[in-house]
Amino acid sequence: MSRTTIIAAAQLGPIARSENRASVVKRMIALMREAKAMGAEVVAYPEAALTAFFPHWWTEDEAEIDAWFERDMPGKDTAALFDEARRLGVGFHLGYCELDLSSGKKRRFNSSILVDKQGAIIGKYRKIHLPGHFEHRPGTPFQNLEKRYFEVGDLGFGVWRAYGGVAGMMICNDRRWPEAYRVLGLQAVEMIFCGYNTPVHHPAAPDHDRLGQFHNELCMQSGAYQNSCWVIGVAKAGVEEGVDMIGGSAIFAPTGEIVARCSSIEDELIVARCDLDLGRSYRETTFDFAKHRRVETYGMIVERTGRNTP
Ligand code: CDT
Repeated sequence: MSRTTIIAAAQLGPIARSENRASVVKRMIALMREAKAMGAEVVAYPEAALTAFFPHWWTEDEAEIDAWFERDMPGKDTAALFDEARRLGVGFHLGYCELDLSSGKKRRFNSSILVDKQGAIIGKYRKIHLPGHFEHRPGTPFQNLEKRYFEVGDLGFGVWRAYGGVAGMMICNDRRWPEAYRVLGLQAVEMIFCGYNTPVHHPAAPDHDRLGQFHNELCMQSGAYQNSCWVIGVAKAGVEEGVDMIGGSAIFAPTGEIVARCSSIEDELIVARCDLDLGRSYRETTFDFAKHRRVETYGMIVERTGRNTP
């Protein structure tokens, strides 16, 4: 008997700097209800889904920075999302900015969680690949200050039993790195949730701009195929505080095919019936790691000759 999970990706359009969490959560609940009506068991929201993507601008005001972060999850404004999930019996994936005070010192992470159908948090991930720069670059049209506002995640790439299978997470820039998928693939992940905020314009390399959507799909399609799993890529899209961000939220099958894709750069829901055994079919044949993967030989030429070419 095949195992299927109906998964929804809830793309969000731009969030104004002035829009409060309660208003964003209201938008998210509307998408969650739509997902439920379409039979979804889990709905995925983007990276840093509760606010505008503040690493796009510079500030030195600590209180202002802290205001972009969640101290509690669920907190005062996000409780409604958890309550609705419980009421509908729908799980969700949420990206948010986490302020961790548990060690007695302030730590900030770009995080995501998996929440089950009872509204309980069952898994947490903290983003590892932080793009951008630490310093203010006033000459550029916008900043990319993730290195300044976040610490590198310290939880590794984990997997959890969830939504009828094995689920893992990565966040935005992580999706460009094959090792992120492979670490999850080695743990037999069956579905990877990945939220993103990706500007159309890359100030450090404007010649890449025309390829933004292509690279977005390229990395998630190959990550899904090479690791025999579903990938749910979900964007915050559209022009947000002057920064134009790509949409293209999509659900990628273990075949590498795209089975659903958003067509707008606004709040939009897509749904796919995901056969988790489709991944098993690839994992037990083409990508049977135990049978065909030869990691012990990969460094041989370098070891023998000191060079990395024959
Ligand atoms: N949020 C995030 O990680 N964004 C980066 C920005 C672009 S750097 C090429 C991304 O990888 O999409």
